[in-house]
Amino acid sequence: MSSSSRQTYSVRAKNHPNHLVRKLFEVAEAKKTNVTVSADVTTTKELLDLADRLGPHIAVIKTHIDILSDFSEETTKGLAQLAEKHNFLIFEDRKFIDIGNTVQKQYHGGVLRISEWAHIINCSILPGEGIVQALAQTAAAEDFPYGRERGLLILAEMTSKGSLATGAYTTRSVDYARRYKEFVMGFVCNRSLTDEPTTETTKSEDEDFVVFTTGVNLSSSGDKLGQQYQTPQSAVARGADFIIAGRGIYAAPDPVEAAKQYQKQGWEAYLSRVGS
Ligand code: 5BU
Repeated sequence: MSSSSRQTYSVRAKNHPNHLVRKLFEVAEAKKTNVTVSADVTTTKELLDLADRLGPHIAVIKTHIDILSDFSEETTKGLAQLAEKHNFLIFEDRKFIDIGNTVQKQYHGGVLRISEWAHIINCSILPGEGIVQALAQTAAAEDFPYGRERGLLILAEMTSKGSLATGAYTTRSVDYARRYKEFVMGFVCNRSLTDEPTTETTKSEDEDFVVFTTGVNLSSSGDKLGQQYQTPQSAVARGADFIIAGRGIYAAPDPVEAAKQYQKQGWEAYLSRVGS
């Protein structure tokens, strides 16, 4: 567990150099929630309905925008309006994984125009350091219109059975995060990583990467396709700052009630971790 994991979101918000991370912690503190809902529905109507109903209980909505059957500008405009209305951030779980030149085009422009509406994106470092460098470069360009309102999470580990995102892959994720920390907010992973035995970089005193943990579910231990679940309590105890739940919330008989339950459990686990 890193030392920052023991600090409150407000303390971390105050001290953090990254504007979007500060905003994220402020949202969590203001709404008393560390829940990210993974809204893996397949129509714009379902997505916007869900975002509006769950909005008060979440800090972040995570999308897979390419699974929508009717994606259009209405989708992203609607999402952006709801993000304003309910004060949450939008995380597109696109998992960029290609050479730098390609991911720049996939991120900024293209049919999905991800940079226009997603505050947070993520990438795998399988292609090497260039992917992080390329995305960071796009966001730092003088003509990039969204400036400090955008950030990247490195996909350092996965929850699926037999995941190969382990060992050197994971430690390199930490190295690259440190090298591009103006744009890299943290990781999608299953535990705190900042004390990993890295080979190329060393931890700075004030290092504070955000940990998003997927695979959170209160009533199931997995699915038939290799997904592996843990509870909000165990995720937060291992270092998750934000817990990501999909089917546990949107496929529950009452998604709003479910979101409230994850909010309560995630928040209590956080309070107990920071000792208040
Ligand atoms: P679920 O319904 O809570 O199982 O959905 C999990 C979501 O998180 C889904 O959108 C996945 O694509 C995403 N995910 C994951 O499950 N495991 C991972 O390691 C990563 C993302 Br990275």
